[in-house]
Formats: sequence, structure tokens, C-alpha cells
Amino acid sequence: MTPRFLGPFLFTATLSLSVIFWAPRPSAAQSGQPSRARLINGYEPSWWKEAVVYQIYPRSFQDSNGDGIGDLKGINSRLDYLQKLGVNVIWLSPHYDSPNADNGYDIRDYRKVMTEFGTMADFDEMLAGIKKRHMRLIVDLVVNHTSDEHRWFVESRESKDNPYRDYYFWRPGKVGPDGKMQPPNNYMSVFSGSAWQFDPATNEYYLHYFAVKQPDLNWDNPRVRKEVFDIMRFWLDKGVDGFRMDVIPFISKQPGLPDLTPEQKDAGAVWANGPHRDEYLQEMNREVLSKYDDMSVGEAAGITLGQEPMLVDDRRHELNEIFNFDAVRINRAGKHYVSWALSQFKAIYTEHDRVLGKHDWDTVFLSNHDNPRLVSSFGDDSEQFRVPSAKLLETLLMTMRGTPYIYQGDELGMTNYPFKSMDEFNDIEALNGYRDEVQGQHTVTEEAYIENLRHMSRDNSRTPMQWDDSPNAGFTSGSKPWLAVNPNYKAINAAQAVADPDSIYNYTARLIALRAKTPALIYGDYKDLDPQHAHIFVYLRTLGNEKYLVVHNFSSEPIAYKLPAGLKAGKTVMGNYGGDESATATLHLKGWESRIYKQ
Ligand code: TEU
Ligand code: CA
Repeated sequence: MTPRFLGPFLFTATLSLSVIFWAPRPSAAQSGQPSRARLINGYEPSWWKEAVVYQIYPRSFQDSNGDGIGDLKGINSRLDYLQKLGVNVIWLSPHYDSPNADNGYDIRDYRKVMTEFGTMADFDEMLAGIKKRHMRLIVDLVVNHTSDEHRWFVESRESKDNPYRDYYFWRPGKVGPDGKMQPPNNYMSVFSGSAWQFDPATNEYYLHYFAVKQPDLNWDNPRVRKEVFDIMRFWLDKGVDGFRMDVIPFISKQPGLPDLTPEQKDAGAVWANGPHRDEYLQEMNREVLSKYDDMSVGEAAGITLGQEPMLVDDRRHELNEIFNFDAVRINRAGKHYVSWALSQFKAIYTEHDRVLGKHDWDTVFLSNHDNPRLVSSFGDDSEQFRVPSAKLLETLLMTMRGTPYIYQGDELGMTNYPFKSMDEFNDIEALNGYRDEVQGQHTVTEEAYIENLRHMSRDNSRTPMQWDDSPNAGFTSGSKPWLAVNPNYKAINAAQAVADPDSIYNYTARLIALRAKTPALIYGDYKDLDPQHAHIFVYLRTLGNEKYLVVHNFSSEPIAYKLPAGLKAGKTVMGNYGGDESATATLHLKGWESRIYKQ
């Protein structure tokens, strides 16, 4: 029992300790506190806060040599299309040499371009093309794990005393109650099965949070951290403007790698909270990121909203922003599709507003290469409402506080794919799950498994970009794209969209232009005006006397919506149905109608 008098001292001690622990270490730059004058609504202005990011999944963007696989020359040939849309930063999913067990997220050589994607000269030409058009490029940094074909791992598995052995996590198995050898602990891979692979070469297991061909790197080994920092400098010195960092919170493993306890249901949360996570991110910032005018966005699976400031508070010198998955994952429980209520969804943004302060910055996204299509998941991809609901969702992304992300094809309202059978899938996550759950444990029928994939599979977002109504949607001049083109490409394609002033593409371009010239939509305060309404999402963005009212009807039913608290709508700025119902307290909204007013 702690002697009583110690109590208060202990209390103040821990608080002060936590303050010391929590209090960000004033960096050199910090001594020159940014003059308040320069702050906008208390925020330090930055190009990456004002940017709109466009994510390219290179395998599916544009093929230039007819082999059915997208490539860097293909991207280069479409840069005018992106410049016209008005995006400022391109995030390129992995373009590095890889055996593609997980489509590039398994890297064999960090300084070499994937053969299918082209050459380093193609990369340099693409980068130059991006810069010439006043855009920036961030590349994907996948350093929680490598490919098992990376020379470090090839060396590491040679022998227990190989100099690269400690670049990865090797452990002896343990004898189970049935006397049989079993993995070192009960970690399960994200892609089904144990997270440990036995290697007869040295009779030990190696750790892989993802696929067997994606062994985890041991960041506790300072040589590994140095290797990573050198790789980052290699690309930054080439003129790249920053990194999207793959599962970056996972880099610090739990000491001793104990079993997950029954209470630890969410392995990701355990994997994301290792003891050295912040220390290593601060070292990365000190050694590399702080030395360039760059942008760093971390994919932060396992990090709760409450923890977000620990990674993005600019006084902690770790990352600029992270992807928190609360919103994009509202429609799933584990890997299963679930329905969701708008009030739940709205509450997430109110929480983000409450938790994140002036030294923090957020991302705003509802789609990427790991999630199903935006309009199919959060809108209504029926004939009647696909266009208005896609425009509504882009309006939401461009009027929330945080850096917005567009995933390739969202600007066209591309939809989920009508998958019918397992042979149409390519994604290792879908195929491994099928092997284990349908064929292995028979815990789910084939039809039910595919039905869930129709809603959830990552392959929904990986079908080739639909450029026009020619064969294979103009994605490839070859006969067989690596993944089938969505059969609705004749109706949904870029050529049609660019030519149609009322298209989702041109509407999104106008939204991006509005945001770029409206600081209130970037740095302004956020207030949800009707959190409990089941179908209406209405909020204010305010910066000084600049006030914008944004209202969305998240249903296909028309609604005569009376604004709360005697509020009247101001002057119409934009609306996805056109029209000009302004200076009124009641708004007659069509299905999936979205409007922006200047108050
Ligand atoms: O994704 C990590 C991650 O969160 C996903 O694995 C996700 O949990 C799952 O796919 C949901 O369906 C990153 C990359 O974005 C992903 O493409 C890679 O497969 C993964 O890491 C491993 O590198
Ligand atoms: Ca190609």
C-alpha cells in the first residue's frame, strides 16, 4: 500500500512526469516560435495543409506498352488530366522492384523501379512532368516489412549468425500441449493464418504481420533504421516531396513478443503501440524529414483518434498527418460489411474536431486502394443517384478541415465491380481468406464469402482506370488487362467526364478551386449544426467573419429541411443540382443534394 503522504507527491510527480513526457521537446526551429501574425486561425500555414492529394495505384492507372499493366509512362501521359482537375500532390502507391505478392507492398529493392512499371529514367521523366505542372509527388514508404526476396532477408535466412539475421524477427518455435511444434506466439496475420512462418533452413520462425512473403523488419536494430533513413534520403534527393508511410505505427514490436491476451481482441492496437514507436518516428524526423521541405502522412492502423496528436502534434516532431480509419471503416466489423447510421458518421467528424488542436492536422478520406469504391460505400451508385451522390461526397471531402484525398476514379464516380466468382479476384487478402474460411474451416459458404467481397474487397478499387469507351476503357491497348475492367466503362469514363461541364470531374475541379481560394474551408472552425438528424449532414466552417454553410442530404428521398436555431441560408456558392434557393430557413433538398452557401 503506497504510504498516504506519498499520494499527493506521487500525483504531482506523475503529472509533472507526464507533462515532461507529454510536453513536446522544443526543437531548434521551435525556439523561433512562428509569429502569431503568420498563423491562420491559430494554425501554422503549410502547403500540405492546403493541398488536395490524388492517389494513384500505378498498376491500374494507365498502361503505355500494351502488356495490360499500368506503368510510369502511362502516368506521365495523363498528368494534364490531373493538372486540369486541380490536385496539388500525387501520392504514388509503391513503384519499387517487387515480386508483387501484395502488389508492390512487398519490396525487393527500394532503389529500383518495378520492371513492369518501367525504368528510373521513366520515374525521373514523370517527376519532372509533375513538377512542371506545379504539382508535387509523395511516394509510398513500406518499411514495416520487406519482400522475402529482398537481399537482406535472403541473407538473414541463410544462418543464425548471418550479419542480417537481426534485421528481422527470428524465434524458435515452442512445444504445444499436443507435443507438436507451434509458432512462438499467437499472433495471426492480417492476411489469414499465423503471423509466423517456419523456415527449415535454420529451424526457426520469422514474423510477418502481413503475407508470408512480407517479413517484418526489426527497427530495434539501429542498422535497420539507418538503412531506412538512407532510402528516404535517396528519394528526397531525387526531388520527391515526401512519403505516405505504410502501417508505420507497427515498427516498434512488443518486447518479448508475448501472446495476445484474451482481452487484446484488436491485434492492430497492440502492434501499433510498441514502446519505441514515437522515439523512432522522432529519430526519423530529426535525421531526415526535418531536413527537407517535405510532407509525411502515416497510415496509422491501430491508432485511435485520441492517440492521433501523439503522432501529428507539430511540437513532437514526428509526422505531419495520419490516416485514421474510423470513418472509412464505419461500414465494417472486422472484415464483414455492416450498415451504419449517419449520426454515427457525423459523430466521428465532431470527435476529430474536438480532439485535434491547432498544433495538429488531419486527413480527410473515404477511399483508397484498401477499401471499396467511394460512391458504392458512402453514396448511392444507382443510375439515378450515382452522379449527385458522388458530387456530394467530393463536397464533403473538400469542405472538411484536413487534407483531402481523392483516390483514382473517385472523380469519375467509378463503382464497385460486379464480382461473380473467386477467379475474378487478385487480392491476396481475399484469396487467403477464401482458402482459410471457405475451403479450410468451412466457417462461411462460397456465395456468402463472395457476397461480402462484393461490398468489401480491395479489388473493387483496383480495377483499371476508365479513360474512354474504347476496348478495355482505353486503359490498355493490349488484349488482357491484369484485372478486368468494370463493364460500366462505356457510361463511366474520363473522356465523357472531361467533356461534360456538369460531370463529377468538373464539379470536383470547381470544388478544389473554391477550397484553394477560401481559407475558411481550409483552416476555419467546424461545427455540426444537427448531429442527430438521420439524413441531413449540415455544418458551418468559420474563419473570422467568413462563414460557410454546407448541407448534404444523405438519402435518396427529397427533404424539406428547416435549418436549426432560426438560421437562414446565405448566398448559394455551389450545388450539385444547380438551382439557387438562398436567404431562406427551409431548404427543399432533392435526393443526395448537396449545397454550399456563403453566410
Ligand atoms: O494496409 C494496411 C492495412 O490497414 C490493410 O491491410 C487493411 O487492414 C486491410 O487490407 C483491410 O482490408 C497497408 C497497405 O495500404 C496495404 O495495401 C498493404 O496490403 C498492407 O499495408 C501491407 O503492406
Ligand atoms: Ca504496361
